[in-house]
Amino acid sequence: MVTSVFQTTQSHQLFAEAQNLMPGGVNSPVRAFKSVGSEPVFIERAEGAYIWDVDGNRYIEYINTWGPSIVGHANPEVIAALQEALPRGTSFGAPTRLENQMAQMVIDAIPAVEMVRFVSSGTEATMSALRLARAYTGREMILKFQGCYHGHADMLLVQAGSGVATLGLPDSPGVPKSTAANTLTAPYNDLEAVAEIFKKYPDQIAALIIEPVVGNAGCIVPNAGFLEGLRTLTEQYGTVLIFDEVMTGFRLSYGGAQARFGIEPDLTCLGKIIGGGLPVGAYAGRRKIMEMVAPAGPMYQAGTLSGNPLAMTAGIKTLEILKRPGAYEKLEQLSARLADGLLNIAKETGHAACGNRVGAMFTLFFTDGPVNNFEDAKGSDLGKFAKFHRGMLERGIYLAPSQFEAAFMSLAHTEADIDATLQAARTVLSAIPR
Ligand code: KE4
Repeated sequence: MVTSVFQTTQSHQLFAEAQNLMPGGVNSPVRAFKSVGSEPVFIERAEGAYIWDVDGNRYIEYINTWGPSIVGHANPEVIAALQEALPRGTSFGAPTRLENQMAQMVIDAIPAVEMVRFVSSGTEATMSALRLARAYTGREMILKFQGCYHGHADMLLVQAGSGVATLGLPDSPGVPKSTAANTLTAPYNDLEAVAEIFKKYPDQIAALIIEPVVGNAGCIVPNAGFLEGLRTLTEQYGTVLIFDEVMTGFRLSYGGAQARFGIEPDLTCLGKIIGGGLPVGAYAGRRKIMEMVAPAGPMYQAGTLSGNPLAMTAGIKTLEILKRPGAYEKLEQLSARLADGLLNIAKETGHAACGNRVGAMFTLFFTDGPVNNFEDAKGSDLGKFAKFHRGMLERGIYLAPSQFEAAFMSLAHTEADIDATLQAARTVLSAIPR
């Protein structure tokens, strides 16, 4: 059988051109494959669990465009809904019944949510939620966790994860010292450190924002009692508890991470899945807090494309599909098959490895582990991860190009896809020096 030699000639040419047109040749840093010492492949199209690059290579992909395509790329029902909506126009800058419908779906899905404001990105969602928490409390400081990434608003680019961690940009230039000074950070899973911070600033912290399951340092799972402890401390000190569920919302369950862990935050940030692949974000929560948002209240936030009818259309259809019986059971079964399989193969081929998974998001770390916080994650063998990533790419498996990202499963993946992925992993890991 003639096996086609993996070649990326056209991607290479397009990347050379792109680097002359856009900073780093990309419109979001992690896409540049810099941290895995490689070049990105340019994508021609995607369908279900697969993407094709411009050189005709097909990949089984586990990025889900960083989360949104949980029902599969170009899902026929989502495409049909968009095709039906398109002739009515793409944006009105005025209210639509679609926003009512989507807001009701979010409120019905998430018990802690009584009111919603849609925006156009996760960054807008977290930035606005923090402004709201400051307005509601009259306080200025915020507390985040090392390795957690909440988008690129100035106040959040302090010991962030994802692309910031990937590119070793601990604190991005351009963020005023005065802004960073109001952002406190603590190690994830360290409740004592959080308690100490609250003792030091008992009436100054407006909000504590957290990824309830971290995806942006690789996947990191909250220890038993950690989230409950944060809920108790934030209630004790009058601080707004914000769950950033931009990644976990509607991925870890139909009610997000908060439903899985039985914790009710004061505010919830959403994005990704609720737009079905179109630009979206949302911040949501208790009515008494949300009614401070203009024009109901004095806290200002606005957006030209907020609640965009096409994003609402794709989001509504995506949530309808996720709500069907068996959806999360299938995601759980496929994710466990892959995550457990990868970990077993890594160990069978002699590599130090540990795995973290909650539902349909998981990460294989090249370290003995455990990985309970960002420091642990940074102790992984990043060079080995880069070799693994490259080897898998050449064998038609498309993984996140950074150890500090999560892998995502979709409803479009099959057991055959998982088994093909595991077979490629065994070949690649057998060839990588221990
Ligand atoms: P956006 O502004 O990229 O829509 O959302 C920011 C954001 C907020 N909160 C969480 C928990 C997130 O994961 C994100 C964005 N996630 C990254 C992936 N790690 C997006 C990919 C990228 O930056 O290109």
